[in-house]
Amino acid sequence: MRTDTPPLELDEAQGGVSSVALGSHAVLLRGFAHERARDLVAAIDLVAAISPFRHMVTPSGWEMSVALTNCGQVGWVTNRTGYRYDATDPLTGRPWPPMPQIFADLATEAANAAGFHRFRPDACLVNRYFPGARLSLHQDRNERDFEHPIVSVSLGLPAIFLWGGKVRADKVRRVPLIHGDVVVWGGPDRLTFHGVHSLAEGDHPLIGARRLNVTFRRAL
Ligand code: MD3
Ligand code: FE
Repeated sequence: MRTDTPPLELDEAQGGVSSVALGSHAVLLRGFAHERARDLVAAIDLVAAISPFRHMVTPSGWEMSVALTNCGQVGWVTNRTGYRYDATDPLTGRPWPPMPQIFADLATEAANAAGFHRFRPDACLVNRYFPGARLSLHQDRNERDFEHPIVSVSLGLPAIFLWGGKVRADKVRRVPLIHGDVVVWGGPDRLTFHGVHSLAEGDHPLIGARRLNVTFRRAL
């Protein structure tokens, strides 16, 4: 039985970047980061050389299948006691590496293209998926002020993004995200339940059997 919703509508297409409205204040900028993908991956490698990817444990006691690291003033962390933003990497005991300039520029440009002007992220969470890794439905609500948007960049293997509603039980839409895609979420769509379907096997020409997702946030 097919339970999919109709195909997403295309708002506009120009210069290799098309934009797709996912909600009233959520927009997918297809290919927005494609030209700088190689530089973004190189910057992620530099971040991970200082603060390595690791599998964190959620408050319910499960180890995440997604590995993560952070850069910027604060990083998102989880352990048995809860979720929070912290200026110190719990693995190294040192501050997170600074946010690379090409990250900050991309976040501001993408937010601007989506109508959120002068977005200046102070936190950047990098997720790494190997085939089989997934992210169950959740809301991002550890940031202080939900007025700021979140910008997300997908690199490497394609994934099926799960995009729900205001409450967990709401119907979920499946949206494919591919290498170079950028999504910006804000306003009334900021607290939408979302997740990522279990990553399929594959081999991406730039980064092999991996997917990287970078999210830029204003946490403080
Ligand atoms: C919708 N990451 O790190 S990015 C996360 O692909 C996270 O790794 C996913 O969800 C990933 O928290 C999805 C897209 C995204 C990020 C933040 C959102 C969608 C969002 C915040 C509010 C609503
Ligand atoms: Fe999230």
